[in-house]
Amino acid sequence: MKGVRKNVSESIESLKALARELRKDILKMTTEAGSGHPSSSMSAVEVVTALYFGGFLKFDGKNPKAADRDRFILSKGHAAPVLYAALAHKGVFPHEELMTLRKFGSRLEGHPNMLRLAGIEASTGSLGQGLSVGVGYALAARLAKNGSHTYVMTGDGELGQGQIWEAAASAGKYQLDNLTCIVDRNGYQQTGSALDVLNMDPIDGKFAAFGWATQVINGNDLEEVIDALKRAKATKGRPTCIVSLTKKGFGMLKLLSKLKDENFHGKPMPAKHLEEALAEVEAGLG
Ligand SMILES: Cc1ncc(C[n+]2csc(CCOP(=O)(O)OP(=O)(O)O)c2C)c(N)n1
Ligand SMILES: [Mg+2]
Repeated sequence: MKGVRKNVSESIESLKALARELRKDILKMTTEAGSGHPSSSMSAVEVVTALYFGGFLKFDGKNPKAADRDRFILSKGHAAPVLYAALAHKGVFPHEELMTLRKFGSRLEGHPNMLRLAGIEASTGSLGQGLSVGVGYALAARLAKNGSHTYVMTGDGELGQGQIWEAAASAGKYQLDNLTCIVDRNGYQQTGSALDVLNMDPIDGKFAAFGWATQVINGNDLEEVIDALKRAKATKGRPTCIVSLTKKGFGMLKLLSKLKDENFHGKPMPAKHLEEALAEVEAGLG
């Protein structure tokens, strides 16, 4: 039993190391591109790491179109760098291709394009649409009886899009227990505090009203994320919403506070601060 425990904690440590690698990839590729959304990507790293590498998403990077695969839809498509980093580490494309982000002709467009790159399950970027696509995948999987589970990540600002709530209502109606929505509740959207722009609290209460099981977790704590995904997978008869409380730019919070920009929305780290940001990520302080 002792040995098993050790293995579990060892694998958590290797997942945490991988999360640091994803954060460094995100920073490097957006600085190289000179544009993009590193802070929106970094808040989501633990969830994406747990899904792709923690044994949840049935997804083979060498066979990304397998009919019975699980699906992850990044509805907050501007956080594409975190998805690209995960797909590169899954072997979908060569790791060095990350540095082509947003360059002319690159498959790694500023927002995910399912027509350009295998492993992208929905073209997103126009906020509010991904959960509807997820409902469609979940219904199709039920018909196909193939056991596929669909995971969707939305932003907290994104919840202001009305289409989210049409999707939430239909997922509740059809009792889609093969659908999990993770809301990356990082507290900010484009122009400022998500609460100030359009207060959608209580997020869990709204999903619950549509018949969803809900959880509220610290989404930058890998162990909590893993436990929440386990509970979601085990929930029967209704979809699950995980409200993932995170920090925008998690991994480089000290630097963001020094720069007096906690939101840091849609900005690459200037090259002169890149080494400092990477060092903070490596130190793993949050
Ligand atoms: C339909 C639509 N309206 C506006 C935008 C512009 N936009 C891009 S990111 C963003 C903020 C999103 O905030 P949130 O969902 O909280 O994501 P975060 O960056 O905080 O992870 C907005 C308004 C968009 N992409 N799509
Ligand atoms: Mg947000």
